[in-house]
Amino acid sequence: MASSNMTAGKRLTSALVATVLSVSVVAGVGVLLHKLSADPNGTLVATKEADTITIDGKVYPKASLTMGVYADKEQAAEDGFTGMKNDWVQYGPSNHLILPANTYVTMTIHGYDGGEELNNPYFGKVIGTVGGTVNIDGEDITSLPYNKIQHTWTLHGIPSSSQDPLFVSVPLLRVEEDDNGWVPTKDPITNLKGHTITFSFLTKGAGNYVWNCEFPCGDDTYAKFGAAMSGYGYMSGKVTVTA
Ligand SMILES: [Cu+2]
Repeated sequence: MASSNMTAGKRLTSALVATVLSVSVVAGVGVLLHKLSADPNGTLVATKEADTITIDGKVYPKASLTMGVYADKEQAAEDGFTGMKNDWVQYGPSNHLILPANTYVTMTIHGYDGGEELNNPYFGKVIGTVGGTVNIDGEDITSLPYNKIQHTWTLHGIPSSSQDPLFVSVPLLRVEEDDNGWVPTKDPITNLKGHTITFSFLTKGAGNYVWNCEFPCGDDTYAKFGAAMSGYGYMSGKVTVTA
């Protein structure tokens, strides 16, 4: 009692003010999370295929989907994707992928961006794909050097969730640049403007996952983790595995 000279009434008032403040902070965070989780460009549903594949004696149905990753809005528009507001590096055409459970999923990413250097060489490795490889312009590889990468596509679970674990990470080969701009690639599928990157992985049970780029490709606000890296939908998104 001696440590405080507040009256009981003042103590009650300040307790109420603190409670109201913390409730409004929680409400604000809730609104923010809801806004972050809205899908700016709808969902991208994997296409189920007619045939199956047998891996280690088990038969899996097959599904596939295609995405692109772009240096800016102009490159995205050339590939028919105009969904994002800011002129940042971006994935398209959607950032919320819907995949069937217990399926062999083949993902193709057309990558049109250049790159700098990874700050963690770990993400130069291919992790979690069938065969441990990614096919880039027709060639199977297991890793890329830290200075040859434009972005990564990294799929993982949410901490503390009880669903099946799923972890896939693929480095995407960069497009080179010189004094004249983009150097043509050897990939006719992208009209020599990018790389065609294909990999497959097995989904398990239904669940909610996230994907993001582990390449620090944002602006300098937070050591390259600003802008595109912190704005939802550019270098990150959701993956829903449905039963
Ligand atoms: Cu990135």
